[in-house]
Amino acid sequence: MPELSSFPIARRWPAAHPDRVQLYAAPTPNGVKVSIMLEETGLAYEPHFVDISKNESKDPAFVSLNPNGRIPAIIDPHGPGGTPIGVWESGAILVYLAEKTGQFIPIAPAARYETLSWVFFQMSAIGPMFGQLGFFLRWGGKDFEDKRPQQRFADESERLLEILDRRLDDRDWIVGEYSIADIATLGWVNALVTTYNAGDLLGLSDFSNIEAWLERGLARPAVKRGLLVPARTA
Ligand SMILES: N[C@@H](CCC(=O)N[C@@H](CS)C(=O)NCC(=O)O)C(=O)O
Repeated sequence: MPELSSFPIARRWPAAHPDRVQLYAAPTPNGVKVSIMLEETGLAYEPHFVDISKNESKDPAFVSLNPNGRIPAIIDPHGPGGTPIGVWESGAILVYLAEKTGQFIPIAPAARYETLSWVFFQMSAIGPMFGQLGFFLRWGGKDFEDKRPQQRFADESERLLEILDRRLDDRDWIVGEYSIADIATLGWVNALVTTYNAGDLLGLSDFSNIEAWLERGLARPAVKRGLLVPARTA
C-alpha cells in the first residue's frame, strides 16, 4: 500500500499532518474551487502554497502528480480502499470530494447529471474563456496592440454570463441546492470583478441574477475562508 511519502510531491511540500487531505494549490480561481469545497465539507486538510509565478507547478515533483503542471491537485491519504490517491483537474477533485463526503452533489440521478453538466460547462467554457480574457486584460497580453483577441474573449465571456444569468432566473443556486456547480463557478465570476476588473467591460451590473448569486455565495463563511487558501507565502 503506497504511503503519502511515496509521492514525490509530498516530499517537495512535506506534510505536517499526513493524515489530512493534502492540497497543492494557490488562491486563484481554479485553486479556490478546491479550498472552498474542503472548507464547505469540513474535511481535515493541509494546504501547500504552490507559487505559479515561480513556475513551481512545473517542478518535476508536482508534474509527477499532475502531468499538466497546473494547480490544483490533492492527495487524499484515505482514498478508495483506504489507499492514498492523487487527484488533479479541479472538476475531477470537486467530484471526488463530493462523492467521498456525499455532500454538494444530489443523489437523484437526474439532478446529479444536471449538476455535472454545469460543472463541465464551467470547466470547458467559463474557466478557459474568463482565463483568456484575464490574460489579455491583466497579464501577459495586456499591452498587445492588437485588441482583437481581447475583444473575442470579452464577447465570449459576456455570452457565457448571459447563459448563467438566464439560468439563475428565479433560482438561488445553479442546480437546486448549493452544489459543486456553484463552487466551481463562484471563484471565476468573483475574479472577473476583483482580479480582472472586468465588471464594467462585460456589463456585469446588467446581470442582476448573477450579482445576487455572487453576493449569496460570498456571504458563505466557507467561501470567505476558502478564497484565501492556500495563503501566499513569500
Ligand atoms: N483545467 C485545469 C486548469 C488549471 C489551471 O489553469 N491552473 C492555473 C491557475 S488558475 C495554473 O496552474 N497556472 C500556472 C501555469 O499555467 O503555469 C483545472 O481546472 O484544474
